[in-house]
Amino acid sequence: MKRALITGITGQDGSYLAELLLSKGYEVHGIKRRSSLFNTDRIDHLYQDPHEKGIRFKLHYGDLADATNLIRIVQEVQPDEIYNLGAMSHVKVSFDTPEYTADVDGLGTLRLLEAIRILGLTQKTRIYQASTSELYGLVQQVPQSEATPFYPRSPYAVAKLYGYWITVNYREAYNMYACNGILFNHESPLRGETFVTRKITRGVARIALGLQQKIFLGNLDARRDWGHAKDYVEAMWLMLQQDQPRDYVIATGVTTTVREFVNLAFAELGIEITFVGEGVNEVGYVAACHNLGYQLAVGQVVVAVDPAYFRPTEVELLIGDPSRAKAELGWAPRHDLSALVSDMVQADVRLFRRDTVLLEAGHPVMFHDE
Ligand code: NDP
Ligand code: GDR
Repeated sequence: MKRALITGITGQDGSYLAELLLSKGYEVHGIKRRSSLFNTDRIDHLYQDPHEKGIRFKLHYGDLADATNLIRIVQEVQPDEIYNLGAMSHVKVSFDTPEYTADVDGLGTLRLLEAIRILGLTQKTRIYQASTSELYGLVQQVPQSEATPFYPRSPYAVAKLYGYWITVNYREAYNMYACNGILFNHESPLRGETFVTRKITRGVARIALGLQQKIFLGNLDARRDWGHAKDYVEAMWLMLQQDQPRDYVIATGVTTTVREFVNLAFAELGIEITFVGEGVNEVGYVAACHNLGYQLAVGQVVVAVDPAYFRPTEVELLIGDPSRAKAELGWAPRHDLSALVSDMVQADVRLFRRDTVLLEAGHPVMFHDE
């Protein structure tokens, strides 16, 4: 039985990857940070009672900022494969916490590679590094491929640039099986609530259900190449199953503006949105509501711009070229953008219907919007 260790197992990708590896017969170990709440919502369906014998899913307390802890866990688990998904992954927040982000996203990768080296596992343990399309940053050429130069535009991207190169360096210096997946944005119903797609699908569901008036967003012109996280974790696994380690771009090859994502998300519920105005004065209003189940007034403003969500330096355009992954890994995305939007919006409608039931029963419900 193969044994895998996943950092960031409580995150979006960690959850889907753990599910995939368990379905392939792996024993799956995950590193979880201590927090004052359980914080295991995304993996609760995979939980196995540690008091039972023969379990294939196990969590270890740890942190990418703690080298000794990583060495101890790697020694205990003796993994065949490590997936380093743990990170402070929010680009905007990285401007507020740049040093912490550098420590966890940059040096955290080094600590894990060193753990493998110190323990003499360089020829046994394969490692996947969660690199990112944010490395491309300021547009040099499109579509972006493995050959496109990097120009990071945030403390997050700069930290990930270190993670990328230290992974390449350990591959070359110690002949390790170490790969970077340069993944473009990927989303799902499990996406963190403060990333733009999830913020939009949550807002759309709540507006349709009469729980919220408006969504406040930042740069509506930014373009992203959005795929489904379920498809992208398969690419991670494929990267560690090849004869030779290599770095791969994982993307759909289609780019869409934030504004268009908003339109698609409302359209999923039969609501047509029109945008008017420019810059901070731009708004989106309801042009038509084709679903009589939703009580939306034509003309109601449902999207507004709040400059608080602008970034000091922005990444305007991402569109990936996944040709190498298609040719060498046989990978292709199964979900297109409309399937992704539908999956996310419908999941959020189901989620927030619960709030309407609670409200009707007289229970106050809290909602955070960041
Ligand atoms: P999430 O933010 O959903 O998950 C991040 C995970 O990292 C969480 O489990 C989090 O734990 C954990 N983590 C954060 N800080 C630490 C730390 N100091 N020590 C150990 N673990 C830590 O991210 P995604 O699942 O979306 O992304 C997975 C990885 O892929 C990340 O590295 C991200 O930067 C990268 N990436 C993501 C892309 C995307 O579009 N989703 C695209 C390209 C790259 P906790 O739950 O306790 O916060
Ligand atoms: P990104 O994702 O920065 O690409 O990083 P995010 O969803 O945060 O932003 C995408 C684009 O939308 C614009 N935007 C807003 N973003 C947020 N979060 N909130 C808003 O209100 C808003 N309004 C407009 C942003 O300016 C940006 O242009 C994600 C993360 O998962 C990283 O970890 C990963 O490496 C990259 O994707 C690939």
